[in-house]
Amino acid sequence: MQNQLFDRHESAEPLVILAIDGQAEYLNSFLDVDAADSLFKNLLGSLAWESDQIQMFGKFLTTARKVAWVGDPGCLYTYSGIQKTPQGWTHELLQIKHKLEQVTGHIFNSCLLNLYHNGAEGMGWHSDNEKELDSTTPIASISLGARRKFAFRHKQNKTTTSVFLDHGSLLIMHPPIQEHWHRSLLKTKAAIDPRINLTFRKILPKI
Ligand SMILES: O=C(O)CCC(=O)C(=O)O
Repeated sequence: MQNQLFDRHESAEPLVILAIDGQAEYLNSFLDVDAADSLFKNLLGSLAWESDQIQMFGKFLTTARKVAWVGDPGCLYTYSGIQKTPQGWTHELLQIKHKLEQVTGHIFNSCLLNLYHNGAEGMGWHSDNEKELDSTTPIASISLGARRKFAFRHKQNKTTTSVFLDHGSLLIMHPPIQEHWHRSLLKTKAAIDPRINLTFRKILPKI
């Protein structure tokens, strides 16, 4: 089994990771430190954060990590058997969405935000194959706060690739990544600050 780790990447050029079955591009400084600091504070205070539910061994568990689902009206998203209705866009989130759309050339209509209070909170192995997600649009992930290790694991051959996600960074996960790779935000015993992650997505309207 191969394990690849990308630690520091300071270049203005995106770092391309994953050799097969979809690409991920990592840009260390999508937002400068001041913009990232100010967005972090703004998001903490402006959104309605709630606990999430995950399904494990057939049971529902409430997460310590908090989530907020934001999007255009009608962007309903169901995962772990629970349907989420979006909160409206804030001015600051719309500004970031527009910047992201310029950089990626894709239009996003929703954003899932996760708030990790410390290193004991993470996200287990998963991929996003829900039928309402537009599978031709990448998922664009912006990180704010503590630097955390994020890993991909290939669904068939089990190889892993990890990258540290820095404050203000952008990770673009291109199709068909969701079909071939699981991903996880790894927990750490180190005493670290909170982190907010934003994954911008495109939800297909209900027919
Ligand atoms: O917090 C992260 O970086 C992981 C987020 C993620 O994988 C997701 O929201 O599905």
